[in-house]
Amino acid sequence: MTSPARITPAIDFPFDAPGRDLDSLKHAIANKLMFTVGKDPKTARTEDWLHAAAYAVRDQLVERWMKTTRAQYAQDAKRVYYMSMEFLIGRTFSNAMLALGLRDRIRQALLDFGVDMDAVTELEPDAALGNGGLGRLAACFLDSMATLAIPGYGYGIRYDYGMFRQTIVDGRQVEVPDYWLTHGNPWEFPRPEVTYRVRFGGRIVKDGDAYQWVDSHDVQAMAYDTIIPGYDTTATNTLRLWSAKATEEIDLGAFNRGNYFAAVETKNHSENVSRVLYPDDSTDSGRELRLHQEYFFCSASVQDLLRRFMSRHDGFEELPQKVSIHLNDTHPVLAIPELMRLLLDEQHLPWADAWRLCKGVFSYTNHTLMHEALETWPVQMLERILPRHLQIIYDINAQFLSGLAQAGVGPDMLRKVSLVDEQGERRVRMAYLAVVASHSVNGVSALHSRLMTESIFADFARLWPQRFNNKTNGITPRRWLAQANPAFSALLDKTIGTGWRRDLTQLAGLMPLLDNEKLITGFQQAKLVNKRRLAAWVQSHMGLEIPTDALFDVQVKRIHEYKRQLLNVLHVITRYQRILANPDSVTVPRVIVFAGKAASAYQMAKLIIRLINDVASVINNDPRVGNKLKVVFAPNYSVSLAEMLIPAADLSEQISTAGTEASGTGNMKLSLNGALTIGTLDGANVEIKENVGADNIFIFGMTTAEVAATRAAGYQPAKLVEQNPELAAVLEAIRSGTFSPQEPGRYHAIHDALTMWGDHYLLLADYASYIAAQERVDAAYLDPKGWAVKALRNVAGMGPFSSDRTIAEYADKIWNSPGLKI
Ligand code: 26Q
Repeated sequence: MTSPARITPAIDFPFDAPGRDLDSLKHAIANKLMFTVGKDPKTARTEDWLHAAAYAVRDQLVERWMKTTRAQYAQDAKRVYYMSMEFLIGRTFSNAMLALGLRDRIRQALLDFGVDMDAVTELEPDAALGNGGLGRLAACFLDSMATLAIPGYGYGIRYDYGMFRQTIVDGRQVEVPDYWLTHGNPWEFPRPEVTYRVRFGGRIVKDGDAYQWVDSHDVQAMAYDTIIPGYDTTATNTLRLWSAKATEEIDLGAFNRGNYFAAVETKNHSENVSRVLYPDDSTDSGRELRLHQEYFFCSASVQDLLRRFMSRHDGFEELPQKVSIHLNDTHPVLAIPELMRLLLDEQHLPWADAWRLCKGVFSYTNHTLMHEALETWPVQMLERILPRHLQIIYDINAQFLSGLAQAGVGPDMLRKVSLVDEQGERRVRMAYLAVVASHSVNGVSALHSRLMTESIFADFARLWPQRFNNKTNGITPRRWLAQANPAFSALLDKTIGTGWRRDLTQLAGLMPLLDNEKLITGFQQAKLVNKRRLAAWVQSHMGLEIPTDALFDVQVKRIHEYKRQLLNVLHVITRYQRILANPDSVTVPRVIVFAGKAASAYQMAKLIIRLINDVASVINNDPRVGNKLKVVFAPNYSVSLAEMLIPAADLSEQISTAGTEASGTGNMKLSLNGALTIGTLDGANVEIKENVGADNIFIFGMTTAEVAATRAAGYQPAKLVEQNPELAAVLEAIRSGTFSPQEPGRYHAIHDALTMWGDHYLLLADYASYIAAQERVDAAYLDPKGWAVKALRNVAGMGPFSSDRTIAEYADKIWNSPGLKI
């Protein structure tokens, strides 16, 4: 890194602390519009006002940021580095105002300029630097770390293109690139002086005991910092994202030879490393660019945190007392051999010391049990791109295996736990490397953590039982209740006070009030406000009218076979056919809402999206159905769309095959906003049930043990179809083209996957139980007051699902980080 010239704050440093009163805020916004955005208020567009207001709000955060940074240095606090390929932040403007307690005043300030704050807010693009649950969890964790004053840094990649925008054309998903930086990003601070060299390729030369990495192609990683505000506290944190820059502005050699285009092409090629977020596509993990991305951000981050540590410490002994590095899944696992390399080859530590330090700093969270999603990289690719890291991984493996062999472990077991899978093309198992190098390995729900030690990591759990633990996921109540649901938040404030934003367990204060008429009608009114907001959006974006007195049944999440959106569709069609057969048999009108993206290469997921849209268009246009049933596929599911959809839900669909969804976090968001769950005993649903009470949740389907037994007994879905005429009729409608009359064979693949190809996720085995649970839902909804009480009981039980609770557990049990005194 080029060492920056530091300015020591002079005694006389006459900066103006930004005032928080209305007048000061108006001055600040006016000044930003003129002097930073460079616009005359007469010609300023809504975007310009957004930027002006964002800069004014950001100034308020900068002061807190400096105070926090100084306190961290003064207290030589332990830092937690949360490494993640994904941070699914969403919008920042509203969230920052909420943290600062300035919403109402900024609204007024803008209004005084004739500007509508809601219009301004809607213009902000989402920072969609993530796929789904894992990325959003990282964003909730940043919010909670700041709020709890844990000195946390997020490290990730500043993708030029985030998660693709989903459009629906003739019922089909069409991906549009998400270039989110078109209008600039007022929240980030570019740090061109914080730049590291990241090497790829080349070869290793041994020079005595030392290893030299030569002939590499290098890329520069440049830092961009974003302030993460804590809620109602001076504490703030930093999200540092790396952007790839070519090492030389252009390749001067090529330029001098007169080949301008070749020169610029090399530059483009290097800078591709941070160009685009990979969609979650477990089948396609062999892609080389992805490996480049992973190493790129691991190397820059580890160099950066080591530099920060070394600037204040002489040796490395204290590293584990001062640094925790947390690995969000295996995507950042290359940080392990990178830290080893820096300690061995650049700091010249002995192997044993370097390894002990590694074990002290690293911890790892697993987010999936599904075999096909477990990351491995071909040895041959690592050898070509990261030759020194492959050597280090081999050395780690050799030490690990020889230790086991000495303890009497036999060759079969050694082969099973080896970091290198020797079957077929040799591959490095990244999850095993994470387990071997970390002092803590956790799952994300009680069930998932148990299954993890019984399945993928069973052998390791026998070796090192103390290493494995559970940290059930959580969500931030600031964004997912205070910000997303102002109507209900106001009611809560009146009923139990405002403290739930910082201490979600205060929701339990609703328990003695569940039969309170005012609370019940207040809840119903808030729900109606949210349903109207969604209905207006559906009307204006999709041209579809939906009845707001219907039950809003919502399944929003990535489209994946294991999440079983298709099971939901089987219910939709069942309901449709029941209405056609006997209109009076269906007593509760429903609006069934789907939203979610399919990975661009995931053909089955895309076909499911098309089926949902085809089913929607047939049902919504069938006059025999009327308002009894409407089906909505809301395009482009995103954080900001979730903030609108979730508060409008009555029913939350969490229907994955037991044993497949590690935790789920949408399940928590929906329940917190007063939706009842229909779900399987999977992931965190199990704990939601324990906390809201079995009478206030609709559980159906097989347990994980029953799933295993069913498969072991030789599952035959076709038998189930024979025995259930209603199911047979639903499948026949899909097969015969009822929903695709122009192309009757369009859904044969779906029909056949369920009936002929083994129904891998056991939809048909759970179908009857699911339909019966949906009937219990209808019966409960017929009693509006009883339903509202159940919904409020859900809210009252959601205290434990705050990400503040989760982060407090990580800080206490894994990171040993007491938090800053501020
Ligand atoms: C891997 C290789 C190549 C390209 C992409 C990927 C990739 C990217 C993202 C693999 C997986 C993911 C994301 C996984 C994820 O979101 N998992 C979810 O994590 C949540 C937070 O713990 C859980 O609540 C969900 O149950 C889990 O599915």
